[in-house]
Amino acid sequence: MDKNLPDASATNRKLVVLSLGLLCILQAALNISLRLALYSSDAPDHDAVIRNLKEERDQLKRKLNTFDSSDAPDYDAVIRNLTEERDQLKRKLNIFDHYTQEGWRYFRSSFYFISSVKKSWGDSRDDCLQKGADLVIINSKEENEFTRQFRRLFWIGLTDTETEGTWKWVDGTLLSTTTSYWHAGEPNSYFSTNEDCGETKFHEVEDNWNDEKCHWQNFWICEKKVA
Ligand code: MMA
Ligand code: CA
Repeated sequence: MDKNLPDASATNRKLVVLSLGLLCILQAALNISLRLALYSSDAPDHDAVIRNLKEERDQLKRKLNTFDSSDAPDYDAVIRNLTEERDQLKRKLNIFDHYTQEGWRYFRSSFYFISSVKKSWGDSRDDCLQKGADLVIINSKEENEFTRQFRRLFWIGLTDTETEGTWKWVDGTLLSTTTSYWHAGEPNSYFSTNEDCGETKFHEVEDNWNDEKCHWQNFWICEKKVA
């Protein structure tokens, strides 16, 4: 064998080593490029994130703008109303205490004072007016029953002194036919005696009213309406 000629097997070995080295380099390059590709696909799309955040922000801004004060409860007004309601109830309670302590009876939004002495119709009315009330005005069957339960002759706030035959309540309203409780045969101005004032008289029946001479002495009922 010629020593100067390169050994064929040595040359082959070199080629093998060289190609192995090249393969390694290629492998590494592939590895890196793959990793880069993968990494970039996992990476968040910053533009998209920013777009979404901006959209969200704009939505919130729009919400904030449309959420105007007209939708929100006006708490100041609520407090004002409740305070007003409380004060009204306090006033009512004070009125209730006052009349109850003075011996008035409460029935359906009114207080009633039942006299314990007798007076003429006019003097009875004056007493009621002095008490900040007036003679009772009867507006319902229930109210008439309330007055009838006492089984007593009472002056009521009914008179026809202004125009004979035209019965009016003390507040100026005309007696309505649907809430009038004249006893049968009344009012009669008995045997042409002038009977111009209304009283409760016939306790046994619903229709218990009578017209009587105004100077007669009777018990009476005052009424004070409360709101
Ligand atoms: C009394 C008097 C009159 C009433 C009659 C009813 C006697 O007079 O109260 O007003 O009409 O009684 O009998
Ligand atoms: Ca009469």
